Amino acid sequence: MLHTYETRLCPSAESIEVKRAFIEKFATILTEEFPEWEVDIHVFGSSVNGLGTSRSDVDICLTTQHRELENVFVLNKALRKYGMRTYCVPHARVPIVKSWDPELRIASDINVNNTIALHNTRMIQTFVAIDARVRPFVMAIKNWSKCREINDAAFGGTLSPYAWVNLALNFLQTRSPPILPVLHPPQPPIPTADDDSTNGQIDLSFNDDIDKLRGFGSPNQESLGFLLYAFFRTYAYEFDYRHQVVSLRRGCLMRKEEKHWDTGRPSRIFCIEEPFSTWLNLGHSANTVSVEGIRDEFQRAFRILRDGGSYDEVCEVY
Ligand code: 3AT
Ligand code: MG
Repeated sequence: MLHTYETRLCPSAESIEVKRAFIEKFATILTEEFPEWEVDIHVFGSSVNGLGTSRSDVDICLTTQHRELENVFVLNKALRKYGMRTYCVPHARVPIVKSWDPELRIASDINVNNTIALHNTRMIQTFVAIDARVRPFVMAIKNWSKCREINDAAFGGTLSPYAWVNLALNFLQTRSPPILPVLHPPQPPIPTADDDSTNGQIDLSFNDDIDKLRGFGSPNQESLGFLLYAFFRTYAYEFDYRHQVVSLRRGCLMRKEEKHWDTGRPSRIFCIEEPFSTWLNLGHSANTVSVEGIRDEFQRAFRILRDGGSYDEVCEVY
């Protein structure tokens, strides 16, 4: 059942072509607007990590020595000259330009010199390559969270698609036997309390030897359908929101005290550790009420599957 979904959600040849055409157009704009500057374009996120759909946006990171471009209004102005509809989010942790190309009908988020996402994108690519169940499983969860409108951190106060991906991958690490391994080396020291603003040392290394890792999950024979059912059950009834932290980096559920995240801040209700910037909580966008709503969705999805309902019903949009 879920494999059919994977095929349906797969990006169409046409959408892949549109993305390619957009990148080409974008490169031309950069060359025309900043002819003296060397600027490299890196595509990251779901366009390249194996978890994209035809509707996914294009996430772009520009790298350049010309730090003037880090002022997102500079890029914003340049893109507008070429008919792109744009707006800036300058005060975000990672400042971005959001653009919509009315000609190619494609959205993109562009940042300058923030390369951390390139590493976590490669990490996700590695996880996806390890076991054939990873891609359909994570896509099923991403699709469900989108249909049920619980995948918008910025405006909806729920969780970002990236947070959902972390949750899904960690779930596969914590099956018995595990379907996914731990890719990161043993932990760096736990940052101290109230460290949200610390620019902690980031260890970018992880095991990406796909040839050796492939097949890791084969001792576990759980089906996709069962995994989805177990995922909903876990987050509906078993996960201890009050005390636990989802850690993809460690491949386990940690205790909030271990990370000094037990301070009762509203942004620490649902704790999902960013695997590289371990002081960041990917669940910070969801407050108590929002987490109640998300739990309600887990419970609803679990009940539908338990009572013999289909994945279509789980994703129903009214
Ligand atoms: P869609 O398919 O576009 O819905 P996505 O997988 O591209 O989902 P996002 O749009 O949420 O996911 O994010 C794009 C990438 O940006 C994913 C990840 O490489 C990076 N990213 C997002 N949020 C964070 C974060 N808080 N810290 C580090 N990297 C992040
Ligand atoms: Mg994206």
